[in-house]
Amino acid sequence: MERTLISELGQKVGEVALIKGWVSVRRDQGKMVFFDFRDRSSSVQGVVLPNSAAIEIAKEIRQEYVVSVEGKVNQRPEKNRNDKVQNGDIELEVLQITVLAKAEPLPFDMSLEGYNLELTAELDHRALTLRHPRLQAIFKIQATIIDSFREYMKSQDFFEFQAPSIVPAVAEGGAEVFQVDYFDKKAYLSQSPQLYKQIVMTAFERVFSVNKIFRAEPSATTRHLTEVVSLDAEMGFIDSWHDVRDMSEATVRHILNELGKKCAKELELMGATLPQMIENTPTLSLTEAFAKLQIPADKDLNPEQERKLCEVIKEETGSDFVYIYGYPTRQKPFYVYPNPEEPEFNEGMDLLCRGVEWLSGGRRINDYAQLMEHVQKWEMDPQKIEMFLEAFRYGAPPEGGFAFGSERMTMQILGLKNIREATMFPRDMNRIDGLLSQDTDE
Ligand code: AMO
Repeated sequence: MERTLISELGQKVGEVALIKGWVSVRRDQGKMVFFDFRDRSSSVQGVVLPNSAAIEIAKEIRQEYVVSVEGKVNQRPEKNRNDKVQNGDIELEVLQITVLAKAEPLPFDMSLEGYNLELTAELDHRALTLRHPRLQAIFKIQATIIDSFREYMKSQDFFEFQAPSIVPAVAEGGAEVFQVDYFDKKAYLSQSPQLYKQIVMTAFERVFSVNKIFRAEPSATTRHLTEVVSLDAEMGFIDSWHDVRDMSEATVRHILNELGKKCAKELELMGATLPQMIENTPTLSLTEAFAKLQIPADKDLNPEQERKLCEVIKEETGSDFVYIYGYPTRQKPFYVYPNPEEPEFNEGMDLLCRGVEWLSGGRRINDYAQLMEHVQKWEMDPQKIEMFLEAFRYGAPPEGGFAFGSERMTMQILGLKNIREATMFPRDMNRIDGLLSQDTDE
């Protein structure tokens, strides 16, 4: 008999079907045994009646056994229906069970209601906790964010390219970078595909990439990882940084719409509501942001100020998002375009959502002479970025771009307290799957 996915059992009422999956729950009621079976598509209740040939084996099966089950799909009696769960109107009358793999007793409660692990234990046991519906919901939402980013970029004629992870120079500033021994040379793990996306832009005009970036973040905060999935875009022939802002705003709008359409069930399970994006997202210069907070202007907003600003904006406009632009030029990387009227401030921007930065971007310098001026002022070695400079020496249009961190987006959309919850296998200064402090030097 061919396998039927559990989500399709509803179409087979009255028939015998074969399902394959895991045992989420077993309830032994003496004469009868009840199961919840799950596969990648859904879950369903199974019942083994006293006279079933499967009753003996049913009593030996535990949670997380992998089984193949033949059973008759029955409509549940009216009084036993449960509209709140999937397949709440049907049940599988088990005729035969084959054990495909056994499972040892679970080290903790994995039921929907009983699951209650500290974050450290949850991460230590990722191999098991990933089976929990709550965690599956988090990563389905993240996958949808990444898919929707890709989808929207392609719909706007952006070309996808693969950025390298091993690079010869630091794009975003020196401190937070992992150095690697590259044969007998020094190299780095890429902090950002920034210079590469700009190079590729000069050939393909509109480009994007979905790739890992690495930051040697020396502190263990709730919003920083050392390995991030970065959603990057770069576009030529802009009239001003507003074009970049607008493209990033339209991208977020698309992602939120897709989440609403494709992940309603997951959002409900997580008790999450999508952030509100109003028609025109409030956009403030950094100076205006400090004025709104009624505090003296500084180089950047700190996390507490970002949180406060988002609260004020939410109250005033209903928007969960706010753009900040116009950062002090010397505080940011060399490639960011200085405002021609006020060159000490740049045309870089950040997008904050619910108190946390989701995105950075803005206009870049495309004029070769101006770029070389910045390379000197920033005391960079032009030889190390020669490939980048070559692209701009030979004609590059006015341009800009942006990058989102997919984990930050997932975290803020779901209201998670720690970015590690929004990362399947998080890396930070204390963890590479196992806790580093538990490692022995071999
Ligand atoms: P930036 O350094 O601001 O900009 O990074 C862009 C976005 O990536 C995410 N992010 C992180 N998320 C978790 N942990 C980290 N350590 C971390 N670092 C960054 C954030 C952030 O907004 N080249 C520019 C982008 C551009 O201008 O196009 C850049 O890298 O969500």
